[in-house]
Parts: sequence; structure tokens; C-alpha cells
Amino acid sequence: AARFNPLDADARWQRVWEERGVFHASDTSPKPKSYVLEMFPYPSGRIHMGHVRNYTMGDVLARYRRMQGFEVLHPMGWDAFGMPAENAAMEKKVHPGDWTRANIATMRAQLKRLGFAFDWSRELATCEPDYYGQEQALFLDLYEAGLVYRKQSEVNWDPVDMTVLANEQVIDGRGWRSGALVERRKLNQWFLKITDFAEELLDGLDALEDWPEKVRLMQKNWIGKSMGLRFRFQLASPITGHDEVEVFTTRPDTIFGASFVAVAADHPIALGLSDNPEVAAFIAECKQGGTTAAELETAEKKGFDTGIRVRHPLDPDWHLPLYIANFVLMDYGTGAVFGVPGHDQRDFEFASKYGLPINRVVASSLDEAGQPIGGEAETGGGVIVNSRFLDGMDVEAAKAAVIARAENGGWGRGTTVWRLRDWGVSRQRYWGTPIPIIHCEACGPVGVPKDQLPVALPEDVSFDIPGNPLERHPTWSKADCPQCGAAARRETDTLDTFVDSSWYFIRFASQPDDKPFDKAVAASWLPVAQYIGGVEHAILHLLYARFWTRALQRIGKLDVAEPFQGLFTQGMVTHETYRAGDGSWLSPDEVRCEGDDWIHIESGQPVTAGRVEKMSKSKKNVVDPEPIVDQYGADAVRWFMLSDSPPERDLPWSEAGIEGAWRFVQRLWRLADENVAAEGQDKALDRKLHQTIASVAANIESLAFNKAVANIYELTSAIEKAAPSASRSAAIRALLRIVAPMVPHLAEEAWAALGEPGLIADAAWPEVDAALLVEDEVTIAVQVNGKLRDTLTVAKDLPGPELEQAALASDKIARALDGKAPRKVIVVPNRLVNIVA
Ligand code: ANZ
Ligand code: ZN
Repeated sequence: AARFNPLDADARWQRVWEERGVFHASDTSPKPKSYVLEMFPYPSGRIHMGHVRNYTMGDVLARYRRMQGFEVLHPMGWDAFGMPAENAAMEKKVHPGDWTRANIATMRAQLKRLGFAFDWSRELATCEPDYYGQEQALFLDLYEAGLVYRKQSEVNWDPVDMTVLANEQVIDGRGWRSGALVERRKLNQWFLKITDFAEELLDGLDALEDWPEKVRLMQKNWIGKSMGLRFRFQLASPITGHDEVEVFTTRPDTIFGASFVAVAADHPIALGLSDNPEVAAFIAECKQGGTTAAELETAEKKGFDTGIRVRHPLDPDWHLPLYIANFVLMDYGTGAVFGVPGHDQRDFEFASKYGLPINRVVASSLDEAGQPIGGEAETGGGVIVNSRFLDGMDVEAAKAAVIARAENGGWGRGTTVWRLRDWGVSRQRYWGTPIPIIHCEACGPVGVPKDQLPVALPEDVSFDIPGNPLERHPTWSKADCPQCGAAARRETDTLDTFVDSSWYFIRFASQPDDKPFDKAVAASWLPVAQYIGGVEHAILHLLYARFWTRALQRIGKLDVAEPFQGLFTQGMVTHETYRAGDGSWLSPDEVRCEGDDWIHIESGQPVTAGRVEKMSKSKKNVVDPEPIVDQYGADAVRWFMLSDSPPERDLPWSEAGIEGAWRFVQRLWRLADENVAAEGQDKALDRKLHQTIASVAANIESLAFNKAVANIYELTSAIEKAAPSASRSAAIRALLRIVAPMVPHLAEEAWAALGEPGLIADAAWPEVDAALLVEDEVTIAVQVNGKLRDTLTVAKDLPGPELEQAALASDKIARALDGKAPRKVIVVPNRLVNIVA
């Protein structure tokens, strides 16, 4: 055939792979195992270009590893619980389960059309009871081991809809449906003791050499280990029940920069003053606003001066005002702080508002001691100034000095402090894993016995009014206490969906019916050799998965410490954005290019082409992969995803790029299709081929796919230019094998057309003839009196006398010698001839 026709070939080969179970991973294979994993998708509706890029990279590696003789596990599944399904239920009156399963069906079919080498027999969806029931079993194991507990914690409360809101349902501090100002409310919620693992999770980062440095750093900062000091300020005049207030700081070095002390709105001192109606009103005001870190950060800093004064511990005559402040949290440190406006931004804003002193105690040099602080706090390091015995010390030395002083004086204690908080996993939502607990009046919270798992979600729920449908279901929450048999209440909170994604990779590795996984089988696959996904998961998902793995190891369920040996975070797929005259966004298929201008097709009006940005629905700059696959076939799309940009960088989608990829696929096809059998060796082509095999392998292994693509382009051109020979025919066959991981359908089709037996998917990676990697010619420098005068290309390992002869035969050397006779000739074989005249 003149052309490769993907519309026919793609589906045909996909069927063959599936029928023959080519990509099934065998637990019992004698081959070495390799686990290649891409982050599983949320079934939002359709596959987008980001998925295509992510899964293409993983697929190339998985197929390559198979060709290298590994038993490869390359699974796919669905992160299927979460808010969007409930939103769809509320907006479109469709059951979250129906919506999710329909999306999965669509997206599965889309993935299959791209020809990814997944072991579909291991497919899982976290919203199915066979998955979340096993998750409940693991939750109970952790509960028994004391790694799960319940405590009061704040949630976003919508006072109009009378419901708890997820963080993403709070928009600018208001409920997304009611528009009411959101309040903070305390509820009893479930927590996982990730802080027990803080030290391990931090230390473990050092061994993760195949992770991007920036991700390790982000995790390190998130865990946030630092030295802190807890110390007490005496109240200048004690009040009932309190004669001191204990604060917590990570910057004891700034102790002489203090200008106020502040407690949280629910601190005992604040509550003790709440008989005063002004205090009570201020405490109520502090409860408004969302709970997200961003919201707390940006909310206006407000305080209430209690009138109480406290004594500075290093100078009893120095009195500071005591405030109640909205930016101090009760559940961190001691719920009280001392404010240093010169060097902490929150304190700076607070002091500016209430006219408190803003003193400098850190400077870039001692000369700067008298300089006032400018428009914002100076949070960096430097030398301590205006601080008595600390003057001249650097920040770290001053911290140690103050901690020592406090401990000797008995007014404070140094502590190691962690930024990491325990993981709150309770969600007041329907579409998640039910927490397998029953609340009994007499026995308290009791775990559901394992033989009663899964605790399945009820199907008959309604979403027409806000709130958690599990809570108002007529029967579901009624249960008997497993311990005493009394009538009791089922927990109606469901688990954070990050729990679902914290162990799916273990379930992929081993999927028995009667338990979460088999310890030995799981350990035979884990850790994941290469994990690939978006950098947006660099902190939470990866940290939670690392924690979950270590927790299971600690309780003896799993023999693995770190789940992901290699991590790669790929760049995004981007596209130009377009705006109509009225500022509204236009999608790429609503506009047309005319010369250098863009035109709105429908109205004929000019369009402004804007920045190249991540494809997103809000900016309408999305290109749907499906019609592209319809038009160009899977291989062209795959090739384009790999070719234009380094994988860690953004990839700008372009029509020209996909067309180029399509043309290259056809070029490969023509090489195979027009190949003529011939005799004879082509040494140069042999060498090019073997160098390419080696460099493509090295580039795939380091995930430098765009470099592998460049290697392949070069080899293809070399083959095209070469005259027919046995070498050329062999090179074409080898080329098909090295492109097979990238363009597998074309490779199969051409492989079959050349009459090769078996599937190329089962073929081995071509062997490199090491002898051909070595160049047999070398470049020699020829010097006269130490000055470079000529270079010569000669056969490798040419003996000294012959090298000398060749050097002396050079015209340039003759000119440089200018008739003088060489006095001495120094020869370094393969490198240099130096003539001393
Ligand atoms: C004095 C100081 C001076 C502070 C300075 C910072 C900079 P990280 O490092 O994130 O753990 N803090 C302590 N308890 C708090 C609470 N319950 N609510 C709000 N803020 C609290 O933060 C520790 C710092 O956050 C502490 O160090 C304290 O302010 C504040 F130039 O003390 B610092
Ligand atoms: Zn009971």
C-alpha cells in the first residue's frame, strides 16, 4: 500500500494485542520485574491532551522495558470519587455513580484508541465496593494500631444552606450556592497520624535520588522541621485563672523585636474575658471566613486590645500589650504568639493597623542597624541588631543563644517543631469511601467488623437539598453496635479522596478478592520503578502515598518503605488563547488564521491572539484529542507528544506539529514498504544504526524522549539516503524495533509487511554491536613548536612512524617549518604530533 492507514490499522492491532493478552503482567514470571505507572485519572468526562502526554511517556517506557526483557506491570484505573460527581448530581439530576461510570466508559474507550500497553485485567475504580471495601479494611487496621483518631476540628459552614462546604465550594469567602458568608465551625473529625512519621518521611527523601530535586525540596518544606521555643510572658497584673501566657516561636532570635503578644480567639484567656460583650463580639467575628490556608493568609488582620499588659522575659520593666487576634490559630503551637512586625509580614500588617512599633532587629550588616523597616517585613536572614547581648550574631547563633538563656532561666524550652499537621480525612460528603465506624452511646466509636465489609454506599440518595445525603438517608445510618448490640449510628463522614489514591498502586500490584493485597506479591512489584505525573501532585498526593506505605509497613502489612523509586513530573500541554472584541474567549476552532491576523469565523471580526497557556476550559484554548486521533491516527498523536519539547517542559500544541508527526509516520512506512532486498555491507550505515540504538536506549531510560526522537530522525534520513544493501534492509528492521514503543501500530503493520514473524510488541530491543560504536578514525593535532598548525584525520591506532610521516607530508606543516629541519618529533598515538624545529 502507498500509505499507512491508521483508521484501519490502529484498531486491528489493538484487537490483536488484547486477544493475545500481550500486556498482561504475570506475577509468577521468572523475568526481572519493572513497574511503570502514570498517575491515574479522575474520570471527569473526556481524556484531555495532558492525559495523552502523560500516558504516552509512560507507555514508551513500559514498552521499551518489555523489549529489554522485563516483566512489566503497566496498569490503569480511575480515581473515581470526589466532588465533581456530586456537583453533576445537583446540577444535572444524575446519580454520581451513573455519571462517573459513564465517564469511565468514555475515557476507557478513548485510551484504548491510543494503543497504550496497559494491563486492562487489573483495571480498578476507587468508587467500586471491591476497592473501597478493602480500603475500609486498611483503615480499620490503622485504627487498631492507634494511627487513626478523632478530634474536634474546623470546617467551612454555610449558615444559609446549613451544610459543610468543601474548600473548593468556598469562593471568596462565600458559599458557592447560597452566596452566604462562610463560617468556621468545629466538628468531630477523623485524623490519620502522619505526624508520627514526620522524621521518617523527611529522612526518606535523601534516598529518593531518582526524584526531581524540586519535588524533594517541596516535600521537605511541607514537612518543615525547625527548632522552636516555647516560653512564657508574665501578666503585669494577673487576671482570674491566668498569671502568664505561653507563646510559641520559630524565631527566638527576634525576641527583642517584639511589640505585642496575641492569643487566638478561642484561647482560654480570650474565652475568660468573653463576659465582656465587646470581647464576645470580636470572638464571633473571628469565626467568619473560610479555613483554607490561602484565605487565612489573605484575610485582613484584626485584633482586640484586651488592656492586659505582659512583661518581656528579658526585661521585666518592658511591658507589651496583649491582643486577641484573628490570625492566631488555637490548634498550632500554644495558640499564642509574640509579634515582631519588622520581620513577620502578618505582624507587620497588624502593627501598621494598630499603630504598634515596627523595630528592626535583623539587618544585612551592623551599619544598617539604624535603618527603619520599609513597606513590608524583612523576613530574610542577616545579623542581629538592637538586641543587647545578641548584637552581631547571625540568626542561627542568636536562636541557640536565646533558647539556652530561656532554659537556664527556667522561662522556656527549646523544641523541635514540624510544620506537618495530622491528616484530617473526614469529608461530610456522599461520593467517597464510607468511614467504617459505628458510634454507640455506651461503647463510643467502634470499628465495623471486617466480615461486614464493605460498608457500601446506599444507592437511593437525593441531591435536591444541600448537605450530606448519607446523614438524612432514612435507614442507612442505623446500625447495631458490634460490641454491645445496642442500636447505634453509622459514621456518615466519608474519606478524603487522597486516601483512595494513597494505595491504588499497591492494589494494582496485587488484587485478591479477600484482602487488600498479598504482601509477597505486592513486594515483588513494588516499589514503582518509574512514576510519572503532574507536578501539581508534588506535595500532597506523594506525601500521603509515602505515609500510607510506611504506615502499612509499620503495622506489618507491607514490606516496602518507599512506594515510588523514580518520579518524573511532566510539563503541560499549552495552546495560544484567543479573544473576541468584547473580551470573551474563543476556542481554536472558532478562529481562522489569515496571514498574520486571526479572524472569528462566524462574525468575520478580528480576534486578538493572546498568551500561550495551559489548556483550560475557562480560557477555551482546549484541543480535544479525539478528533485529532480520528484524523491522524494514534501514532502521529503519540509521536507529536514526544517530539517537540523536553518532557519536563511545556509542549505548545500546534497544527503544524501534528502534521509533521503524521508525515514522519508516513516516511517510516515508505521505508519499509519500498525496501528492496540487496547484497552488500554499508559500514557507515551500520555504524549510524548501532550508535542510534545505543543513544535511543539511553535517552528513553533517562526519559529524554525528545532526544530519542531526534536520534531517530537522523537515522531515518541516513537510511533514506543510503543505497540498497543488506545493511540497509537490516537497518530498516532495527529502526522499526526502536520506534515501536513510540508508534506501535505503524511498527506492527510494517513488521508484518516485511514478513517478520510474531508481533513487534514481543520483539527484543535490537542488540548493540559495541565494536561499531567505536570510531575507527581519529583526529590528530599537529603542532610546530607547541603551536597548533594542522589537524589530520587518520586511521585509529596508526603506528608512530606512519603518523610522523603523515604529519610531515602536510602542506601547512611544510609552510610552518619554512624550510627548517625538524630537530625532534614527539608522537602521542591517536592524539598528537609535535614537531620541534
Ligand atoms: C515570632 C516571630 C518573629 C515569628 C518572626 C515569625 C517571624 P512556622 O514557622 O510556619 O511554624 N505562630 C506561632 N503559633 C501560631 C499560631 N497558633 N497561629 C498563628 N501563628 C503562630 O510558624 C511559626 C511562627 O508562626 C512563629 O514564630 C509565630 O511567629 C507564628 F520574625 O514568632 B513567630
Ligand atoms: Zn455498644
